[in-house]
Amino acid sequence: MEIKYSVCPHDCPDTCALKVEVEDGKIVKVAGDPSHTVTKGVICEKVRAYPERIYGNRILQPMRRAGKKGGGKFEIISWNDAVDEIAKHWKELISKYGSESILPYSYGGTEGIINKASMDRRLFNKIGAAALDRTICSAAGSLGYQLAYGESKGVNPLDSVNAKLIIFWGINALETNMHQALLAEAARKNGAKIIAIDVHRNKTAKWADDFYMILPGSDGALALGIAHIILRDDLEDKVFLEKYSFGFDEFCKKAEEYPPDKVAGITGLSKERIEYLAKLYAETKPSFLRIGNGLQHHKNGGINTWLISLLPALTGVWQDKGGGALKSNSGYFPLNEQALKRPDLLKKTVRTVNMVQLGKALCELKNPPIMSLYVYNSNPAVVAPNQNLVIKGLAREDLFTVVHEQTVTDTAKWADIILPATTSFEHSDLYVSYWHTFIQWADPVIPPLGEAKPNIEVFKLIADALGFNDECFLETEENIAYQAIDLPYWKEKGITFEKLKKERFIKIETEDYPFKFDKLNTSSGKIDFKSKKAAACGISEVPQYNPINYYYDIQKSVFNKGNTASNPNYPLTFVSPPNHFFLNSSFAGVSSLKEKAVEPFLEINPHDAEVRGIKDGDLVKVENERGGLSIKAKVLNSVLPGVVVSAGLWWKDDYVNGSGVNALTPDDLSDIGGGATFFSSQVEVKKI
Ligand SMILES: Nc1nc2c(c(=O)[nH]1)N[C@H]1C(S)=C(S)[C@@H](COP(=O)(O)OP(=O)(O)OC[C@H]3O[C@@H](n4cnc5c(=O)[nH]c(N)nc54)[C@H](O)[C@@H]3O)O[C@H]1N2
Ligand SMILES: Nc1nc2c(c(=O)[nH]1)N[C@H]1C(S)=C(S)[C@@H](COP(=O)(O)OP(=O)(O)OC[C@H]3O[C@@H](n4cnc5c(=O)[nH]c(N)nc54)[C@H](O)[C@@H]3O)O[C@H]1N2
Ligand code: SF4
Ligand SMILES: [Mo]
Repeated sequence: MEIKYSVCPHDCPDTCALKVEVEDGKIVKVAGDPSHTVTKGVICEKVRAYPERIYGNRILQPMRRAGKKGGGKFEIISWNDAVDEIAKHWKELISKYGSESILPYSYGGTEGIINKASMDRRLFNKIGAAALDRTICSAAGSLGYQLAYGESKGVNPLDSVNAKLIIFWGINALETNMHQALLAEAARKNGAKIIAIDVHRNKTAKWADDFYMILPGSDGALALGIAHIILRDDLEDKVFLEKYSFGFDEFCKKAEEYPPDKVAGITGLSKERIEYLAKLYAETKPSFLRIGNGLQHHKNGGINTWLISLLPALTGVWQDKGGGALKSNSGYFPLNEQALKRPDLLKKTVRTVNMVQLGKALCELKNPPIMSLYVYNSNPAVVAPNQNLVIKGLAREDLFTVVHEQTVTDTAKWADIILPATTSFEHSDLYVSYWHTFIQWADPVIPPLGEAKPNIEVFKLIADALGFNDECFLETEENIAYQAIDLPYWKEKGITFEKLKKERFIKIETEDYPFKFDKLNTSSGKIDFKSKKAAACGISEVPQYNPINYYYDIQKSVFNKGNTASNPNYPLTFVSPPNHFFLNSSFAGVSSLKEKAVEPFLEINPHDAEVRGIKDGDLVKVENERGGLSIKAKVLNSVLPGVVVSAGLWWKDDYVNGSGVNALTPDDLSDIGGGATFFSSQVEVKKI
């Protein structure tokens, strides 16, 4: 038995270092690397099940569609034939429709820098293909946070053990950022209190010391309400604000409009609870806010994230070690994007397609229409909103679809050509995190299975077949990794590729204060409570609360209308967060994890169930103007009246009528950043 090391490639903040046991050339066990300060030998049950994912149901050879589109019949072909066919089709499409008729589609299948965003970008730039705006995950919230602080940098999570109050806001950390939960547990042993703010009583809420269940999209009002109380009671840090903030007076006027009784009506909390939370937040230091992605998957997700991000500036808690906020720490990892992606290879301005609106792009774009889709690192048939429109697009007879995958996903079923992809254990890559501050390198642990190839090798083959002979299409993973960190930032820290390859992971030393608060990359250079950039993005210069849609007023037991016109026939807000046992739709094909997840279900409040004659365990239809989902109801107090929740992202066949949660979600864009609005979904639920 041999021990080898790797890195978890999945789109998860923890980016764990892995210890892998190999027997007779086969991976028999995947565990956490005990020598990594953050992973500490502990990983989630998904990745512990990896041997099943590596050796079960893999695509091992290139395949060509044999029967009708979407029929699931494929014949094995050689790599040569597959690549020639792609090149031939693309050449024809380029001459007939232009290069922008080709659309790449990728997201977070692997977070390895090289197989995520290097050779692919070079190739599609060289082709002049349509550009993809990769907004599906965190675009709105990242921009919201950056309006306040100018970049994606926050508290180093290792420092969060010093906090005395930890608030998980719109993040189900126990399931989606487990090592942050472990660090919070350590802080709790030192006397910290843990609070969760969410729209349903998830695992994190049950584990926290206190839980605030609020209505979807009402976070901005809650943040303003907290600010109102802090200002009313003179609890803000005036010296810090004087020195480091911009537009504070105007923000104060906005906060004045949000007294506790008004905020209670909007959020569903009592005014006493809001008073308690605000005082606790202002008076407990250091306080650490872990801001999640859940709250920003809404129409008002960007502005709400901006509002929440301003709270630690109000209390000045950034000055205490472990105090402040953390939305994303990707700003600690600047990479040489020019070398990685070679934007200079693109010789013209091309159209940009927002990945959230894939269905629209495939079905509605003209001059030229999208005639070929190349999917890698993603499973849009399951993960993209407005699923029925996406499927309608994928079903187009005239669309030439190539899917590079490890397993036959719901998207791959619609492919004309399927290409076999390696897993991260079969190729090398460079990993950064958007949460902790370690940069990591992983060499292959086993050789590729069957004829599987890493993304970069496939893009090199296609480049060659298209006759591109730029040197960048010959580079190896190591060449690319070397260039990726060829920046003064890394040199100053003494981090070179050679050192990284030898040590596997290196911690970036961060300063105690993540920012120089008067030299920020914001509109004013300081912490912006008012921002010209915000106005340029199309929202108010001073952040305000914008309701998303109908919401249920607990006090009055009526639905109030928000400022966005929405259909009163669909009065419930449908929230479909990720599943504990899957990683988005990855692992949703792994039998042992599916068994643990049991089946898809819908959480509905007893009040909403009763008025609809629904009993626990009934099969119900959840529907709106986009589609319908048949699912088992669980009648629980884990959600407020007016809200229904179903954890995704099972593959389509695991739902009774073959439609997943995204059949119901809108492809509307968030207020800023062009982000997804999965959770601003309005539905009605009926007993079947
Ligand atoms: N086990 C597991 N871990 C994962 C993933 C997975 O699929 N499975 N996915 C990974 C990825 S790509 C991401 S982006 C992260 C996402 O992980 P998180 O950042 O935790 O985000 P979500 O799980 O989408 O949503 C978190 C919580 O926000 C709640 N929520 C929804 N709307 C609102 C709202 O308006 N206000 C508030 N306060 N809360 C709201 C949801 O109910 C949910 O409980 O997790 C990563 N980790
Ligand atoms: N309703 C609803 N929808 C959601 C969400 C939600 O909370 N609710 N979450 C959203 C979020 S936050 C995100 S980030 C997206 C995620 O959406 P995706 O990034 O599409 O995530 P996955 O479903 O994990 O699909 C990744 C695919 O890449 C493949 N893959 C892995 N490694 C490689 C590789 O090296 N090469 C190639 N070619 N393929 C590889 C995997 O097998 C897998 O099928 O989903 C979004 N969709
Ligand atoms: S999915 Fe997240 S928690 Fe699980 S091993 Fe990967 S990085 Fe760690
Ligand atoms: Mo995500």
